Amino acid sequence: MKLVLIITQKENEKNLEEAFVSRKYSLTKWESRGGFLKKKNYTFCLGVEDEKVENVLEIVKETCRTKEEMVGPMPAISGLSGETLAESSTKIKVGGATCFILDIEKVLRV
Ligand code: 2BA
Repeated sequence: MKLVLIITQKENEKNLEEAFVSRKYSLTKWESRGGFLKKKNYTFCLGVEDEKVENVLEIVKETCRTKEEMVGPMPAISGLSGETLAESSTKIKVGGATCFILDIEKVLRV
């Protein structure tokens, strides 16, 4: 069995949850926050049989959209301001989702 952890942006949360629930996957999710952008995102946790992992990843690919965010240097760190600061902003791609797949040693329901 595997534990699949999926981190995705809040825009994808509802669709991803509905897609999993409608396909009878059990899940736990919690609100989380990315360390770089400091924005709210969601982490989903699913314990699944090994042969279901690919299907879970397919659902993530179908459901989670990539978005673009502008990020600029922080004035206090860069010493830049005004136009110079705006000019040095860059576009980054966020998501669709970051997935981690871990081996599960044992599952207990007590
Ligand atoms: P954040 O940490 O807020 O990162 C948002 C986006 O910023 C990332 O998108 C990436 O494009 C960029 N980014 C992150 N760290 C960076 C850095 N040190 N320098 C330059 N750009 C950076 P994604 O890669 O799609 O990640 C989306 C969210 O997934 C992340 O939000 C974080 O919450 C999580 N995540 C991504 N990789 C992770 C990892 N290796 N371990 C734990 N969480 C991760």
